[in-house]
Amino acid sequence: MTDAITRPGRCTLCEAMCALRVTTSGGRVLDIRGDEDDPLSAGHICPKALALADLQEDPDRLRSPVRRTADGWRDISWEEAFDLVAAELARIRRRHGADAVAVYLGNPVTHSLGAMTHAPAFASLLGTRNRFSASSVDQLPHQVVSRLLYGNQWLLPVPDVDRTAYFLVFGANPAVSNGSLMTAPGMGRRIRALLARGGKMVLFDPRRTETARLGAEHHFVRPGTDAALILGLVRVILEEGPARPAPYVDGLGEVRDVLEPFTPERVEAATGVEPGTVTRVAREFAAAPAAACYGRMGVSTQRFGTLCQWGIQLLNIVTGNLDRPGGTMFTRPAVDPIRTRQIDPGHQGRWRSRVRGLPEFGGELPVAALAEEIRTPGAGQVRGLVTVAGNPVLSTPAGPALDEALAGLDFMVSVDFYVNETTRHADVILPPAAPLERDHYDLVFHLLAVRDTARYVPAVLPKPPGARHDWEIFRELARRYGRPARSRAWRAALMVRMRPERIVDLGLRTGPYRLSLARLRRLPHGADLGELRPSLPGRLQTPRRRVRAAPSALLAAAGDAAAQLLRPAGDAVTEPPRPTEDAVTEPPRPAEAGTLLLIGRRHLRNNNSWMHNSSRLVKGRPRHHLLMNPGDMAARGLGEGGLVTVRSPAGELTVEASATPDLMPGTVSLPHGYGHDLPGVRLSVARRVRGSSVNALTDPRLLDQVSGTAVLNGVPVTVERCR
Ligand SMILES: Nc1nc2c(c(=O)[nH]1)N[C@H]1C(S)=C(S)[C@@H](COP(=O)(O)OP(=O)(O)OC[C@H]3O[C@@H](n4cnc5c(=O)[nH]c(N)nc54)[C@H](O)[C@@H]3O)O[C@H]1N2
Ligand SMILES: Nc1nc2c(c(=O)[nH]1)N[C@H]1C(S)=C(S)[C@@H](COP(=O)(O)OP(=O)(O)OC[C@H]3O[C@@H](n4cnc5c(=O)[nH]c(N)nc54)[C@H](O)[C@@H]3O)O[C@H]1N2
Ligand code: SF4
Ligand SMILES: [Mo]
Repeated sequence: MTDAITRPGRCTLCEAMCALRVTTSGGRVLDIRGDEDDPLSAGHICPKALALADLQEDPDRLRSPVRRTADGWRDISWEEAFDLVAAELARIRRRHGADAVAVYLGNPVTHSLGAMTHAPAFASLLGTRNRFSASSVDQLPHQVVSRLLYGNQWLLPVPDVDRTAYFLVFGANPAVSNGSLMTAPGMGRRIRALLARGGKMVLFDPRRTETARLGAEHHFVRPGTDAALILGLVRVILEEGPARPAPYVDGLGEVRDVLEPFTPERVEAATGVEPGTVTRVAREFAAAPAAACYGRMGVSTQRFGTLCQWGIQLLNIVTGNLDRPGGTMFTRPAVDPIRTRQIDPGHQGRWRSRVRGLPEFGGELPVAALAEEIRTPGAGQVRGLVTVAGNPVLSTPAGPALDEALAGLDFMVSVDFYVNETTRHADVILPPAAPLERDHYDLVFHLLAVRDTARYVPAVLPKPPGARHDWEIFRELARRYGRPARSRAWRAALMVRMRPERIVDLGLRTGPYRLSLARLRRLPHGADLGELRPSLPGRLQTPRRRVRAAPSALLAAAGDAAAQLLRPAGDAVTEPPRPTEDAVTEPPRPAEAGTLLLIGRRHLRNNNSWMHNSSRLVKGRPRHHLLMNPGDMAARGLGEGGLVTVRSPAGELTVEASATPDLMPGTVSLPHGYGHDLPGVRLSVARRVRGSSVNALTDPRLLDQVSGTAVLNGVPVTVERCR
């Protein structure tokens, strides 16, 4: 085609932020490729990048606001929609107070520049304490630990994968996820390069994963017990050396005391990992010329998630690998809201949730408490809800209970371009323009990347006439909603009035490289700002720029973990987690014989709950099966592909089971983000995708006690043949 034109683009579907070359003609996408000249992604893309074209063309994607009526969805004008939403939210606030309007921010907020600059600001203007997000089903433990140890919740050390000699990983599957809190496009290539230069990767995961198959030394670990293992590794190193912490680290004496019970033998009883393996891995890690320890979803969203993340930091700290090349380091991003203290360093317990008394962290309550806050009558009950780029009905514990709760709201508005399992309950849906139609600068993932780069990517396609960007939607809502309800929201009030590119420009100008938007616009492949460099203790935000290795909350939690996880050596049975609070669902049934531990799973061509409407991504073998160890299937008389009923104290579902020796005995695995076949969902392709929502089984009462993060891995379930 003669009028075809190729422009730089950016994939915003996952944290890898791969750079693209997008060819379009007449407003249609002809081709999407990786940009080989990008200093970070060097041409890498995965199959999801092409699905950006499907998203662009998808007839189910909403292009104008819709209102739910008795006879279905009706298109309404933006003016009518904005007026209606602002009036309804204001009405609830007037009658019931600001806390009666809750807000939920989903994961793609972090992937849209305009949602990132404007959605949290709008949420602040709502003045509600009922603020929720996907963080509490994701990375909250990392934030809690970074706040306690380093003084800011966003000071997250990134593994220097390209220079490390020893990569120790717990509960992450970067070969599939492409890395998380570690923006490193092409993780497969990077891991193979590590092995080729004589380095080593050691992986602990209850499933022998795609990452394990890249050549890592893989060990099974019993789900939900990693805290014992990781703290046991720290104990070996503190005991035997060589421990070589930096001079700005405090508290290792207290750490050593509290880790006393975590002997290799007792670790084995809890985790199933042999004592010899524990001591060997600890010694190897300590002796390696440069080593990096890292853990993600599998160890964040489990019962001792915060302790796991603490232990991981301790391993890097005690071996001197924090802040050294090949270890873990902090980025030096071109827009650095941490350095300029424009983002909240974090706080905990300033208020508590109304029903269960759970503490806030950084201004947010655990999303596991959302349904009960809607369903429990009384002063402060949630009656209105704003959801932004999220699908909590599929992505948060006891999704079906939340689904029911949403139906009882007085008013709900969703900023989203699909009528999905969650937004089908909205009274009004406000759809933003599509990802390829907007300018992009990654405010979040440059903070977490294995190399410092900066790139501003103008929209590939023009925004259709009348369409609104995420930020324009929030700006309009803020304008009509009226005065901020709490006075401290002045910064948010200012922010929603600015354009995202102005915010980026200001950030670049005040950033460490004194860049500007104008300069970045002249660099089609962005600015390469180089490898990560040591920056401690200068970058710490603790009072005297010290690493606080032994915060009292974590010492106490380690005591609890020792009591709950560690058994005398020889007793191989660890009790599955039991819910401690009873607020939402029925009281838990006692642990039945034959309990299995449920873990999650991601696939390369899935993207949380929301890209199943792309035919290109959903074709091929179904991926929704319950994976089981062959022995566990035989013990229950289950056949390959047969339907099984999976039950937990929170709920049940039916799904096909499939045998694989890659799964640790006693463990079963289901991916999240399935279960689209609900009334009213307008996803014509996704609705045909089989599979049930794993979050019918996860239990909102099961939380990591320190952070309030939901336990999504290591959930006790029973499995039997479906009758
Ligand atoms: N293709 C694809 N990529 C994605 C996403 C996607 O949906 N699809 N989602 C993106 C998002 S939002 C995120 S947060 C990241 C997540 O990125 P990752 O954390 O790398 O991805 P997961 O697949 O969740 O990996 C978790 C691993 O933990 C293991 N695990 C489960 N329970 C335990 C346990 O108790 N102990 C240990 N040691 N391991 C355990 C699981 O078997 C799994 O291999 O991925 C991002 N990238
Ligand atoms: N059991 C279990 N549950 C899990 C997980 C797990 O591993 N196991 N993983 C958890 C994790 S890590 C995460 S991050 C969450 C994700 O959970 P959520 O953030 O709640 O859900 P998503 O599936 O990311 O839904 C994204 C929604 O955003 C919309 N959207 C996409 N792009 C945009 C945009 O640019 N603007 C706007 N306004 N909307 C947009 C999509 O249409 C879709 O409706 O799920 C969590 N839930
Ligand atoms: S790894 Fe795939 S989904 Fe993630 S940014 Fe790159 S192309 Fe997009
Ligand atoms: Mo996530």
